[in-house]
Amino acid sequence: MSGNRTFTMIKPDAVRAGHIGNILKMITDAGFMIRAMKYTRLSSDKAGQFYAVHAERPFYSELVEFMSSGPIVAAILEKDNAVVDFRTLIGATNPEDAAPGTIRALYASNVGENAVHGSDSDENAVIEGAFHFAGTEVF
Ligand code: DAT
Ligand code: MG
Repeated sequence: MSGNRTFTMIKPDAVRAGHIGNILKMITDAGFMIRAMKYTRLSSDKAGQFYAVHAERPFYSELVEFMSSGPIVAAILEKDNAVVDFRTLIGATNPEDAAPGTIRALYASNVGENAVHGSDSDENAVIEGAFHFAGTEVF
């Protein structure tokens, strides 16, 4: 069944600030099941590949440097309507625009260091999950 899984990362800013536990609690309280999870650090090569779609954007090098600056938590999450519901839970890219109570409103520092990633489509959720996890690591 498509439409029931998404991919997330708790980004280096939120990890450094000690928010892993609070963010995972918000995710599971919202009804998402964790199907895969790891604590890891992206090399700059891997971060560059993950965000290749943004390669022409002016913030790309800053984004790659930030995303490889420290450990992250990567996870595959399952829930009905996972991609859309998770984007609602995390809030807008810029925390100044994020709805009150969303993860980014609570924990993001600014538009570049915004605490969490969430896939933007079912297709990208599959691609991003496979980028980070082997089949044997997904349940
Ligand atoms: P999202 O993470 O909400 O899907 P996006 O895909 O447009 O947002 O951008 C990916 C990441 O790139 C985003 O989480 C943070 C960074 N970014 C986006 N816009 C930016 C900007 N104007 N300045 C700095 N970093 C930005
Ligand atoms: Mg995006």
